[in-house]
Amino acid sequence: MNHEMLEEIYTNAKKWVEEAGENIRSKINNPLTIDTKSNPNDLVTTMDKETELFFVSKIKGTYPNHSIIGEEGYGDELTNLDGTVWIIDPIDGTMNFVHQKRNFAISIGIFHDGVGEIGFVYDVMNDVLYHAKRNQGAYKNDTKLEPLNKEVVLEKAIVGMNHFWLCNNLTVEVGTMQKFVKHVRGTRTYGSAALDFAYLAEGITNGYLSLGLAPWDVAGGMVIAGEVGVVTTNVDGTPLDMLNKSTVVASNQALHYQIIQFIKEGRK
Ligand code: 2AM
Ligand code: CA
Ligand code: CA
Ligand code: CA
Repeated sequence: MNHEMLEEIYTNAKKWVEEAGENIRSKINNPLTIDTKSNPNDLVTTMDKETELFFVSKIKGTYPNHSIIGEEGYGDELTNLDGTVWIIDPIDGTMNFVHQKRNFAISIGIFHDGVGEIGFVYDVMNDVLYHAKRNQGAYKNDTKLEPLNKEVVLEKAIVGMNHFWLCNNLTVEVGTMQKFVKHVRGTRTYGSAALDFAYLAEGITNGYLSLGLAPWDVAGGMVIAGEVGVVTTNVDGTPLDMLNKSTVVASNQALHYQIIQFIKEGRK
């Protein structure tokens, strides 16, 4: 993608993200219609759908040849990442949105021929926008984020993860993960994968683990965090498949290796 095109897409995307965030804030106390998806705790609201539809209409109206992958299904059914693909989570952290009216984000990753070019994670209620263009660094609002080049050992790491790692699952030994949570300095559960990536990029956490994330959960945050040195892979260290669900391990290079090794030792 040429430089002018990338800049234009970035400028439009930023404007739409801010507009969508403003809309959500203005309606935050309005009554919500809440439905469930895969299970009773998997929530979706009219605001998730309204926000995704807003992006889809803006993108299709401006860039009819771009493709869209969106959580709520208003995008396209894609079998590859050819061309320019917007990967959108209109509200990441819907449970937080419903119960807390905060701690949720709009997440957008813009990929070109499979490469993440632009990322946005917008912490809507705090009006904090994390954003990045590939090879141009990552920003929190207007402040450039520092590269994560300090050595961190697992014993002094704060790791974003949730309790599902400690429940029986098909991916890892629960015993290994019990050792893991005792081995690290601390764990945090924020309830928004996009914000977890933003906090990693900011350096206020050191690692992030999730058992099952979809492309829209990671696309924006991965581009942003990647700019400061965060490596994002499956739990076995293989690259993510941006068309399907993945387990996710993200952290700077040195710690990433330590996490993968720790889990591998007790891996089923
Ligand atoms: P969501 O709020 O957009 O659904 C914590 O729940 C994180 O995991 C959030 O980023 C959430 O995204 C994501 N997630 C992915 N699949 C989920 C599911 N089935 N139920 C709840 N959260 C899910
Ligand atoms: Ca959801
Ligand atoms: Ca999500
Ligand atoms: Ca969502």
